[in-house]
Amino acid sequence: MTASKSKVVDIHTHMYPPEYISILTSRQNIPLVRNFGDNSKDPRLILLEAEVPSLQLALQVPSAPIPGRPLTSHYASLGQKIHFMDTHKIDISVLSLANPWLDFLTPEEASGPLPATINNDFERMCQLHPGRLYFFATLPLTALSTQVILDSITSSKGLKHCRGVIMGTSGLGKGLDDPNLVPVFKALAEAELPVFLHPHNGLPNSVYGPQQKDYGHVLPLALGFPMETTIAVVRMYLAGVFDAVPGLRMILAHSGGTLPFLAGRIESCVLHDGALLKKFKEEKRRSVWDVLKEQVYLDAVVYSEVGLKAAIAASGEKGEERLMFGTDHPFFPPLETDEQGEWESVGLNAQAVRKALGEGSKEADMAMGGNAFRVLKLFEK
Ligand code: 5CU
Repeated sequence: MTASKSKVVDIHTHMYPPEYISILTSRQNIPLVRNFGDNSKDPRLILLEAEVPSLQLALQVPSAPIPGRPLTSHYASLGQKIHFMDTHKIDISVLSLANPWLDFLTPEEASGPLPATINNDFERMCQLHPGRLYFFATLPLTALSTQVILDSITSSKGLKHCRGVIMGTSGLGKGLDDPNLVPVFKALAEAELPVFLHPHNGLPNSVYGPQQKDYGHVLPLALGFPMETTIAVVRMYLAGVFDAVPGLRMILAHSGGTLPFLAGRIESCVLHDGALLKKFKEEKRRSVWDVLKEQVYLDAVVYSEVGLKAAIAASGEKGEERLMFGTDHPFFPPLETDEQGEWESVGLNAQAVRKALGEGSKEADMAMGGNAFRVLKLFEK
């Protein structure tokens, strides 16, 4: 099967199935869904640590600004997802549960039926639209034992439309450089399920300073998210995870955070640290650049050709073959135009691809869908 030239594929597009929303609605701590009376039409979805101060204020002071984001039908409705795809001429979407996935479940909950229910829900949605929908499964990373996670990988692999897993940066609770996570990465590599790595925790609120309430979501989302991804992947690199699991494939959200821009600096810091350099030489470790062009793909959700050009350049001589278009739907809806129409955020990402790779070029076509189609095998088997 060859890549279909004209297909547009969105690999960064989230949903919360209704079952997941009802869990969020029953919770007292983030992530949660809350109604704030007449002040807001839709219930509010509060996800991030950075939103906790505004949540607390709103619970105490009814006139305070409402926290979080409106939980519109875009988050849970499959019909709405298909409408969004049709409006933006997206042929195929690779759906994923949005952050924070199942990472907040107790070990008992994560070891129960819920994770399979959610993954089966995604499979069911895909089956309703053959050829248009695939998905990244979610792993029960807080489960009572690693075996539960390994079993979940096996059952996800058995779902017809599963093409990988989505994962945050927490791993088993100690990050992605945790040696105990290596068996999970090995199982994913063996199952040929790439990891779509996506941030959630950002940076500690303290780095945003005392005026942060005046800055909206800009610092946590524009900076915290990408830095979180960058740090997680560099920790994996420094721990030798990529060398230990050469079959592991990672797709990094938001064009790898700041990794393309900082790879040279990371490499230089290794070269100028005597102990690390010795260890890397003894273990014949590959450079960050090698890992980027051999094991990493980057999404194109960076909203500007400047960042996108860095992402392409950092991904090796054939960097344009490692880029995959995404929208981040249902996040970043338009504020000044109809949500049922075209979204500015989608237009910016598509425009960045055109500007970075050339309008109508073969390379732009690959980034808009050809690469995802090829790498993720987006055809009915
Ligand atoms: O707006 C946000 O907070 C988010 C989020 O939580 N996750 C995501 O993928 N995009 C935006």
